[in-house]
Amino acid sequence: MRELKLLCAADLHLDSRFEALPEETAKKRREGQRTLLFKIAELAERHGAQAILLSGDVFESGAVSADTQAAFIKAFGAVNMPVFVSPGNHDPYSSSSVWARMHLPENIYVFKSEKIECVGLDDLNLRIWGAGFENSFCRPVLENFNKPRKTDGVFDVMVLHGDVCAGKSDYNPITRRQLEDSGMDYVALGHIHTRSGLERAGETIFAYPGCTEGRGYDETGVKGAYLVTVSEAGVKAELLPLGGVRYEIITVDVSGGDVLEAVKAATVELSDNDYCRIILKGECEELPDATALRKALAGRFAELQLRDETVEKRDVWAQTGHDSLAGVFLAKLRREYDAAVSEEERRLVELAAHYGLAAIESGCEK
Ligand SMILES: [Mn+2]
Repeated sequence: MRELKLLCAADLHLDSRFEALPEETAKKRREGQRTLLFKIAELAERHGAQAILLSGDVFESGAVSADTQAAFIKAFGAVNMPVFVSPGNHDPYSSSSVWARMHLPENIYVFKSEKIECVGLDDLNLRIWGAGFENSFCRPVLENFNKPRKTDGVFDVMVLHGDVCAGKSDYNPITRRQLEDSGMDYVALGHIHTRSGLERAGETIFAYPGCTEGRGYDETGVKGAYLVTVSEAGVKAELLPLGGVRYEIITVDVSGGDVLEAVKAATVELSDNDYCRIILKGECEELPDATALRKALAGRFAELQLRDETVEKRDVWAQTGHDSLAGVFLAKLRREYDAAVSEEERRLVELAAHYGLAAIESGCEK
């Protein structure tokens, strides 16, 4: 059975400014971003891909450093396969853009306008369709696109930067109906930074691989590229992690007492390249010592943000029988607690005591 393998990546945002970081760290992050290009190229070769599809926002802006241009050319000029680029809203194509200025190797093809064009790869029995942003905004390029006449044994694949939505967007809005009517076997998308998994519109399969590396706590988790396999039997996609910097927000229940051990256990997967926001939760007899925790974890992550949302553990029954509203309330509940026939019932009564006490203490007792 004929099978086509495509390495699909998008939203690399190379040369991001990383404004929130110190300049030296930001520079390192930009260097790190460039290594992702080589990782993508290496994975494409290792997995036997027949083409690399880059669905836009390869660069953060039109100001692309010489180092980044050189890395792009070196990484993808060296692969033994064609590379297709659909410029996005961050790196649109124009005659003065970096896409036009770079001396690209022959195997790299950039779609240059909002009008969809087709590149036939006869030896692969493959047609690659695509378009590119010409500005920061883009009209719906799939509107009025005429489904190509299918040729037996030839796959039709599109590479596109755009916004799959109900139809209203300034960034090449794409409707599911248009995808369904496109006649494509697969549409490799870019623009949405969270990977989508494979989606279907009629006979057309499409996906966003998401951004290649997190740049903030709104882009958490493992990021990567998709290895997409297209065959007569259907389309499959496998996430290939690129190993870049990772952001995570992790809630750690530290009720058990040993805060450091609980945090360590919750973060085993993270490396010292990663950015970590830890939210401490739970009831503690002693509130966590943030300074000591920071000290103990120094150097463990590229960044550690700590948020302490723990509450002090208290004996909810301490005021039982006191000459106060709380005392009377607790005495009444305590009788129910002692008479409870199951652990679950006791737990519920204790919860009621907690809530009632909190309500009384927050000002109901006048
Ligand atoms: Mn983007």
